[in-house]
Amino acid sequence: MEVVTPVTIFQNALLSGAEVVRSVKLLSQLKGVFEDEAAFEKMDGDQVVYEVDAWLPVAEGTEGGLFFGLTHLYPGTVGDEYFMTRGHVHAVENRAEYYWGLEGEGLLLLMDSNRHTRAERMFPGSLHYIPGYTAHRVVNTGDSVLRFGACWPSDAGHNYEVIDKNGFSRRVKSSDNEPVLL
Ligand code: M6P
Ligand code: ZN
Repeated sequence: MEVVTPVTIFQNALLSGAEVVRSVKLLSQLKGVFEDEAAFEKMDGDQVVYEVDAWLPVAEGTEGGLFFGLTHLYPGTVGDEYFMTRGHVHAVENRAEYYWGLEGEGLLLLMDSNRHTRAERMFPGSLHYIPGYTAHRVVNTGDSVLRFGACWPSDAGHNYEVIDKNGFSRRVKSSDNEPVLL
C-alpha cells in the first residue's frame, strides 16, 4: 500500500503547502465599498484589509470539484463601518458554500435575491451554510483578526457586479464600540 503525505496542511487556522495561493486585498481595492468616502480617502490605501489563502485542486470552472479557502480579515473601520470583504454572489447562482469561524468574531451578511439581508454571528466553531442565490460578505466586528474557512464548488465562480453596483441592503457600524446592523 502506498501512503502519501498530503500536499496541503490546514492547522491552527493556517493553510500551507506548495499548492496554496495567497491573494491580498488592499484598502485601495475596496473603493466604493464603504459608505464614508471622506474617511476612506484619508486612510492609507496600501493597508491590507484581508488575505485569502486558497487551495484550488482542480481548474476553476470544473464541475464536481471543491475549492478550499482561508480568509484573514483584519480589524479596523472606515469611519464607523467595520472592515469587511467585498462580497459576492456566485457566477453560477445556484451554487452554495460553507463558511466556518476559526478565530476572532464577526458577522456573516447573507442577502437573498429580494435584497433581504440577515446576519449570522461568526466565532470560533460557528458553521454557516450559504445557500445558492445568496450574496455573502463577512464583517470583522472585533478588535483582532477574524479567520474563517470556506468551501465552495469549483464551478461556482464569483460575480462581484451585483454588489459593486448596489451593495448590501444593510451595513454594520460601530456605535459605542458595539456592532449595529443598520
Ligand atoms: C472566501 C471564499 C472565497 C472569496 C473570499 C473573499 O474565502 O468565499 O471564494 O473569494 O472569501 O471574499 P470576496 O471574494 O467577496 O472578496
Ligand atoms: Zn462564495
